[in-house]
Amino acid sequence: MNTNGTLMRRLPLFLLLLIPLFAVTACNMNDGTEPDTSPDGISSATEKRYQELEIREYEGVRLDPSIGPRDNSISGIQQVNVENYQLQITGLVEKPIVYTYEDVLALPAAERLITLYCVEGWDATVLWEGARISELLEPAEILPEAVTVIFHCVDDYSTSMPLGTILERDMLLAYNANGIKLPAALGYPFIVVAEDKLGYKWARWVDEIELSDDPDYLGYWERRGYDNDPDLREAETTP
Ligand SMILES: Nc1nc2c(c(=O)[nH]1)N[C@H]1C(S)=C(S)[C@@H](COP(=O)(O)O)O[C@H]1N2
Ligand SMILES: [Mo]
Repeated sequence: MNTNGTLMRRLPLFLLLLIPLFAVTACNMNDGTEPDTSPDGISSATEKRYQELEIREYEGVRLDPSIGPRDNSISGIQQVNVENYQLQITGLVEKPIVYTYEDVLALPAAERLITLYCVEGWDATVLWEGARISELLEPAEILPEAVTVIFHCVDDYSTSMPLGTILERDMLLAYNANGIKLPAALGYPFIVVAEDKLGYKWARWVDEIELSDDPDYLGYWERRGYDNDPDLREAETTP
């Protein structure tokens, strides 16, 4: 009777301790929980997420729907009107620049097949098309003190990466996914294709790219304890 009573008294405390686990999560649940209903292993729920005209296969690789299984953005899906949208290059640059949506589309386009991995365990292999971030930054003339690139988004989300990483990996700012215009859920007009970095580095609805001399800048999820340098290539080789 005594042990039972202790258990009953501790149960509410135990449940209370579980709450932060569910509250603080850098994105949504695993797509893998959806039942497979078609012979090629695509569940009907996944099937429904493909958009009209969306490419589903590229060089023998099956592409995932460009819209994820569930939205867990910090302030919901943003609806950006490109008519009055601006992409600003700010901070440690000689010449700050303001791009329109059309300006970015007019730059030479690059295409890459890259998988986005979210910390929650799901991933999405998507064919991205966009402009090289290096080409967007180049005319702004980056000052030598700049070491960090901070991406600011319309929902006040932010995340950053070292300037060196962005240039080495020749990262893209994408405006198309699987051959169609980036859906609002995926960051229309632009998403950072942060190859080999976890999902929270893939800034969506980006409207400002700031050059900074702070190597320790922490974005939205990083401030809440997520690794500031989540390199997936290193993770694979460490036991
Ligand atoms: N502006 C903005 N960008 C963001 C986020 C966000 O909440 N706001 N979430 C990040 C996270 S945690 C992931 S996994 C990817 C993909 O998010 P999705 O699962 O909602 O598609 O976008 C990233 N970029
Ligand atoms: Mo995420």
